[in-house]
Amino acid sequence: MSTIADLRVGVVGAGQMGADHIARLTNTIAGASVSAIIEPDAGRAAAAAALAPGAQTFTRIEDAISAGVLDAVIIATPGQFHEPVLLPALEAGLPILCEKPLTQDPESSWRVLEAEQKGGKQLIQVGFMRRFDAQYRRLRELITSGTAGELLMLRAVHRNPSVPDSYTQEMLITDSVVHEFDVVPWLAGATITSVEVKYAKRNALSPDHLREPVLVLFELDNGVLVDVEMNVSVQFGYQVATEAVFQKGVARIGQPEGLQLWQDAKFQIDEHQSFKTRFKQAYDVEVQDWVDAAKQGTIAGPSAWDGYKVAVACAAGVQALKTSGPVPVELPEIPAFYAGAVPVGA
Ligand code: ISE
Repeated sequence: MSTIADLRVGVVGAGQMGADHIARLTNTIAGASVSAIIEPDAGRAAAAAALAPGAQTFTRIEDAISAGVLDAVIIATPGQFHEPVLLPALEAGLPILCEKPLTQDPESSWRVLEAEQKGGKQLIQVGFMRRFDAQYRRLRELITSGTAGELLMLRAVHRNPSVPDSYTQEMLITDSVVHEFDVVPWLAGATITSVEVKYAKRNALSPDHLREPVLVLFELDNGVLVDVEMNVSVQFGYQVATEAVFQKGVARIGQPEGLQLWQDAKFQIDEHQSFKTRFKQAYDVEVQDWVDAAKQGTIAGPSAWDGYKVAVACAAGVQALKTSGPVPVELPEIPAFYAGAVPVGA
């Protein structure tokens, strides 16, 4: 590491999320700067480089590692490219913040776990940013405190205004419900045991190749039942909200929080249009905590094991898209390497 004051971060992938993190590291995060942008598309690389003065551009992570310009990496490529970036970064002993999902399937996630264990140290934090959102944290405290009684149900909505043509049916699970697969067990202190998908009446405004919205039901090993309305063509805005039903009360997070306007005999509240604004504060806290932890040689959030568990739930969820009834989620024994480790914020 060059100096403890300035963590030199390489950002791999300069698409939407990568560019967002490059701007965040440059303008908002203390004690870190973007030293390298690793992006094969020249146009994207140039646009991202303009956001981070002084950053060098590379097309492959191996070249940035050999150039000796990295203390840590953020991986923000599409999920199918994570494993080929994670393995050399682990080999080089670099702290990693890997955007969700860890990888696309349980088998490749398991290979990543093996590579991390070989290095003898937890280097991977998975970018499930909801754990850093103030409202989710508040809800978790309420659940843990027991002041409203035992948690009985979690009822979630996950609504996107629209999705690009590249968004496939499976991505309802692997790109979107993936967040609930991480955050729900974290909230409820429990493990997912089964996943079921039910189809609603199809939205004629959805892209032709998508059949949605869907209702995703999952059961937890503590008896809590969870339902998620997954809906990616709502047109009007971006909404991620949860209602928690307790023995003695009900709690809600994720309600519209923008400008309130009374005009022309109507009342309106501004709604988010994207996850980038809805979770801006969460991303800022996530990246700052990760930078601070990386300097101490630790992680500050969901681990590679958490990423693996989500990959297993996603595999069941993808199967549930094509099956009627619940699909079991079966996890192997947690490796001893991860069993004792409870990172901050996790
Ligand atoms: C997107 O990739 C995200 O990660 C967002 O948080 C999620 O709400 C959206 O559905 C995904 O497509």
